[in-house]
Amino acid sequence: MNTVIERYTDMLLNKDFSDSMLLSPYEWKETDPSQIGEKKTLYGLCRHCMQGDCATLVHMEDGVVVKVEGRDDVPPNYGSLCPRGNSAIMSLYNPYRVKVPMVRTNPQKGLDVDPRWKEVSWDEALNIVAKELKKVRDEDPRGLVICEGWGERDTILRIPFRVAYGTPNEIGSHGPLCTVHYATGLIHGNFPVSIVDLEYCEYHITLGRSLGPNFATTGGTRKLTKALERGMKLICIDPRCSYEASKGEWIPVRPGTDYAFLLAMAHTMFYEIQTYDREFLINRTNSCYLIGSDGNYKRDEKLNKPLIWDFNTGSAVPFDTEGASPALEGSYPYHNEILHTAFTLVRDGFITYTPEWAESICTIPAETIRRIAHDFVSHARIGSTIEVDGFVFPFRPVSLNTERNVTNHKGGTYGDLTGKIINMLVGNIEVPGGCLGSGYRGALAIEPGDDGTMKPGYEAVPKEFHYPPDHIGLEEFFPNCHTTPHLAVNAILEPEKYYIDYEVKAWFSVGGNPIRMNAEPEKYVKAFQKIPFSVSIAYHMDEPAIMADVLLPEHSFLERLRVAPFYPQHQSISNEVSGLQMIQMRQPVPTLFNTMHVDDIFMELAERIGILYGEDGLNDCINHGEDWIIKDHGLNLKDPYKLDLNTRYTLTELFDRQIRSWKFGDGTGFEELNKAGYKAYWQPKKNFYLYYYYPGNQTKHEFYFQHLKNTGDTLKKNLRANGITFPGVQDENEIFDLYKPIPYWVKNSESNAPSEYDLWAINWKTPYFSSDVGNVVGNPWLAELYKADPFEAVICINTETAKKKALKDGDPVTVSSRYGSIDGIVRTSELFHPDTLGISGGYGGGNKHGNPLNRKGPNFNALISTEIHTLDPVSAGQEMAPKVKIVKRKGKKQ
Ligand SMILES: Nc1nc2c(c(=O)[nH]1)N[C@H]1C(S)=C(S)[C@@H](COP(=O)(O)OP(=O)(O)OC[C@H]3O[C@@H](n4cnc5c(=O)[nH]c(N)nc54)[C@H](O)[C@@H]3O)O[C@H]1N2
Ligand SMILES: Nc1nc2c(c(=O)[nH]1)N[C@H]1C(S)=C(S)[C@@H](COP(=O)(O)OP(=O)(O)OC[C@H]3O[C@@H](n4cnc5c(=O)[nH]c(N)nc54)[C@H](O)[C@@H]3O)O[C@H]1N2
Ligand SMILES: [Mo]
Repeated sequence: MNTVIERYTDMLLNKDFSDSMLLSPYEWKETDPSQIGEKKTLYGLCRHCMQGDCATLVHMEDGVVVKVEGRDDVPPNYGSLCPRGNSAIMSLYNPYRVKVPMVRTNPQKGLDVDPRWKEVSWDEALNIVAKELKKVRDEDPRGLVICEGWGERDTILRIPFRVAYGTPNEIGSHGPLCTVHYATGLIHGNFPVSIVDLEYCEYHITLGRSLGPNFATTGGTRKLTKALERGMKLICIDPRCSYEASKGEWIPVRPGTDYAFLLAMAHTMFYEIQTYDREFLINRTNSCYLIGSDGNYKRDEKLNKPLIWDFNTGSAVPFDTEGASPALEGSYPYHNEILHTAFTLVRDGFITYTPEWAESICTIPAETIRRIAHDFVSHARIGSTIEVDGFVFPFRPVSLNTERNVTNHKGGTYGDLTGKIINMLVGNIEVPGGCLGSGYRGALAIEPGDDGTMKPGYEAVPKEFHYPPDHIGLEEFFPNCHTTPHLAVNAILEPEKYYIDYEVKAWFSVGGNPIRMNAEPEKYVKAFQKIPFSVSIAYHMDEPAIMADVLLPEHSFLERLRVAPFYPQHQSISNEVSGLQMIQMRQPVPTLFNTMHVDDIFMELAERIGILYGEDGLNDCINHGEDWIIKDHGLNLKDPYKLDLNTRYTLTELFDRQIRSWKFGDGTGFEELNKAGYKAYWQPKKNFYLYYYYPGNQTKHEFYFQHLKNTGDTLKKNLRANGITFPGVQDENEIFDLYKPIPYWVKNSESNAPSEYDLWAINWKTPYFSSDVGNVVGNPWLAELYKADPFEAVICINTETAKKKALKDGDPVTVSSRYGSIDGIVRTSELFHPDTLGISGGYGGGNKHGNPLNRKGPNFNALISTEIHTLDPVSAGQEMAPKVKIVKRKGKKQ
């Protein structure tokens, strides 16, 4: 135990600590004497990143946790554990935890203002919060904003609580720098992103997307290693030579310009290579649909079905006419019009985007773009098939994938969609070797709509329009957005400008921290100062906590009981776990302080506010909860395990019902799961590929993005019908030009920066920071590691660029964008594109009363903007590669 405390000594000596912080000294409950001399091991479930599915063993001696390690016999990590997982012990014994309920006595609020906390009992704290929230609810439930984030991903009751309360205002703090969902929702009907099938892929292009190694994802890194050993060729397009780039071919790109590369790669495939998977395009996309002069599908007058040109009859017929011989390309007469096929229009749209054009923007040589396009097509093995579990699939062992660094720019949605066009040209969607959605697998994942194309899923389903807007995050104006705290903060500060006709009276933080994880922290602070009441379910003294009126301290993750169905997402899918269906449990270690389980807090508040029982109460909302959490991930209570509406349940009872409702149907309940810590069964591998559910031509993917156009058209109509213009921009076309059905080149919002801003800043995740779950940034074990990593918490620039600017390693510098500036220390390296300025992770935020490690290092987020005119209007994504200038600062060289 002493070593744990000693490793925190630096921080304990922090002189900035105010007296009121010492109200809850660093002491924990006396160890239960029965535990002295006892050694035991608990089944853990890691929560030191947003993924939270690594199976662990938590070893205890004398009631103290002495080691956390991976559990060998359990998927998905099979014994491996990343540095964050190993350091979980430090989160438990973190002196900066909020250890008792507290209320503010200083009405002034600010990151560096002492709240003058007063310790109160749980009963007092819960009553204060319940009274305030009830008052707000009685006036107008929309007055409450619940801000969630990766910090608290163990709750099962947050969403049912919000629905029972009746506010639409749930805001995910994680969204604006992570808008990666639209294109996958549209093309795959899936969530959160698309991934490569590393089991069979032979040629993979990754643009600004880590396959796991960046942040040491256990499953992802292992499956990548296997694919590389198998001989998969890996092309990494990245301004920075990442770990995986060092194992493949690194193609440096100028930051924020990947879209130009994608347009040129598609151009090369359309105009130079011209080898397509015609069968896929004809049968499984809307490429053959005929488009009218208004840009919409031309529809049959009687049946209202989109038309295609049929060579057999020489006429336009409904797309689903049996025996038709559809035209993929060309222009055809229809009444007095000439109609073009969607494919022809899309291809025409790419005519000017030659590799030479792209080279001048993204700096990737034209011949490299051509080579990659050729290699991609030749490795696709168009026409080949593969048998998996007796089912014959098309075999397309290539995939091109993007993530937030490509999509988080104005025009980013078009970039993502262009990536889909490239994949669709070789027919690799949802088949072995190809490009797969990473979420729910099953028949409902892709379902044809009336027009024969798949119903969009998740964020590709436009949100409803209301006027005046209901949603404080302005979702009415961004119907396909991800989460929008950056819009909420604008709307809270200037409601009239955004047509909001109510006031935000209360803010409830549940593991979301837009102040540090987003941009323009001062703006968020102003919003917090304006909102009359703020409460935080807090683990440590983070920014939302320091701005709160009441702190409800929660268990650290090792202390939290948790039952969770395994949910494959992002980098977590590995061929080792394709087909895996699993439910996991975390056995809690004894609590150290006067904290509560997050879901017991919700239960208590619901009861005290009067929204626990009866119809539409919390219990009822839990019963109806299937749709609120990603399919298969929620409680999904089934009869006879649904809750009685007027009974108060314990968490263990809820979990028991959750387990019994799950797919085993063999009597497995809480007790059985508690014995093993997990229960898994394996579906056949063929079930992993969504093609399996829709073989042949039963549904089609959009190649021509009619849904995007429809959303833009409907939005414009709604604005006109209410006599308003789009808020926050000078010229509405800036918005509607991004809702066209065919991507075209759009300069991102940094392209107009004055020439003095001559570098583009980039950011990436690291083994020590994938996000700040468990406050890993403040974790001293991880700090020991990152101090030894030359690229952490410094300002990285290319060696030659540094020379030109007369900068050397260790020079103190100031970096400024048009939105903010930060100080840091230079690190030069050839592993960065010459136009790049790189800042890793999420350092340099923090507040005076929190863990001082949070304040160290340069803060990338201070360089970006929340202004609406800088966003991608479809996803509401913020610009992730701000243009910056760097100047030497007076100070000691380090
Ligand atoms: N600089 C930088 N900024 C980024 C990113 C980046 O890579 N670099 N990533 C972006 C992306 S992709 C995303 S998704 C978002 C994520 O954004 P958020 O969802 O806001 O992410 P986190 O920082 O993981 O969690 C939010 C806060 O929860 C608090 N917290 C930690 N553990 C606990 C806990 O156990 N209980 C409670 N109640 N609170 C806890 C911490 O104070 C933390 O700051 O960030 C974005 N911002
Ligand atoms: N186990 C685990 N897995 C996770 C997470 C987790 O917490 N744990 N977090 C998940 C979340 S929320 C997210 S959003 C994803 C993030 O996953 P990624 O987006 O893959 O992660 P990053 O490291 O932010 O970025 C990947 C690469 O983009 C590069 N890059 C930066 N700017 C540019 C650019 O302009 N162009 C190009 N081509 N490249 C650029 C960076 O150098 C970096 O190597 O990971 C998810 N996966
Ligand atoms: Mo993210």
